[in-house]
Amino acid sequence: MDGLDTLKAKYLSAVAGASDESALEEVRLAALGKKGEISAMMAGLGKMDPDARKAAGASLNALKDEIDAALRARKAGLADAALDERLRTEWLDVTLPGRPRRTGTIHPVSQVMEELSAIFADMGFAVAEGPQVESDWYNFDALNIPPEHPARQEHDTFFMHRAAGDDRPPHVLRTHTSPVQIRAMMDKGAPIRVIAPGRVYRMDMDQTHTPMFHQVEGLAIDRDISMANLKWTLEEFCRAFFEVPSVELRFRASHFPFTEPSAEVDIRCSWEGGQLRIGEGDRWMEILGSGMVHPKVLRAAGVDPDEWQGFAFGMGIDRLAMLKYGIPDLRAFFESDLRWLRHYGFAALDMPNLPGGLSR
Ligand code: 2U9
Repeated sequence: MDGLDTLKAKYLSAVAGASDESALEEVRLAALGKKGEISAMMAGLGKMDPDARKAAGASLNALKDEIDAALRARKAGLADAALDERLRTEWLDVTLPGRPRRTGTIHPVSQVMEELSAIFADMGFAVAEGPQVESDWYNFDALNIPPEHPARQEHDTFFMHRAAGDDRPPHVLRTHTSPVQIRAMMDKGAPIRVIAPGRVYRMDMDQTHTPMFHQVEGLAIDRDISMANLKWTLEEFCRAFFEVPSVELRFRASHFPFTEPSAEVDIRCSWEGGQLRIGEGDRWMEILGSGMVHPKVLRAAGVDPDEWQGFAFGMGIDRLAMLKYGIPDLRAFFESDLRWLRHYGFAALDMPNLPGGLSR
């Protein structure tokens, strides 16, 4: 069968010449595919007489096997060559030094929030959160600030938009985190010990005020909580937060609608050579406000003031961060300047905790 030798030579050289897998597949289809040349000849065997069919069939099968084997061998060869090429081009010099990766840093406000939470958690306070857009009832009425109260004006409130014709009182951006404690009392009742750190908003912008700032407020309600418990808690907090062996606090009588009696709290400090030292010296710096929760506030939150009483306090987190970490300008806090963040930020994996030392 001279014809078969020619076919064999043709396909073996086509296989050898196929430069990639798709060219090889074309050769396979032309020879052995359903409509391929060899397959067509196989189909033609049916018309031959039995002796001729037997001889021709055997030769065709041998040819088919030979081409098939050549195809497989070439396919394996091409795959090896492709792998060799990848290994030649895709390589890494593992002996080169690593590239330093630019990692982010923890913002001083977040760092201080973590520190506060660790200190108060150690004293049995849970962390509570709530919405930043509040109804005027949670932000004002429940805190003994009725609509005509001058404190409503003093809070420089941001009001949310209401649709034309909707004359319900507008929601507000919370002006303090106090509504969080109202919600916590309504949810969990008394006794309760929570702190509420978070963002608050007041329409104010100058050297020492930003329209958004951070507060932490605390609340402890039980059957016989007194100002003495408040004083100890705040002293313990200041000692731990400023990482000094002892602090001295001074309570000055004050007035807030939500506490009675109320006190502003100063801490003993010195300011020598522009350097602030907490716990020593002969100066006083105001750091927070506090008092015994007003009976009307307890009642508004569903807590019976004849059975329960307790203290509350509030302070500015941004200012705490400035004092502890010597950051001079409040407004830079919220400018997202990466150079500032790299300078004042904290390593991402150093979570503050009391045994580890708060800020290391
Ligand atoms: C409830 C009851 C009472 C929270 C309090 C202050 C005093 C206070 C200021 C400190 C600096 C706000 O960030 S600041 O400008 N806060 O002086 N805050 S007592 O009293 C509460 C809170 C919640 C239910």
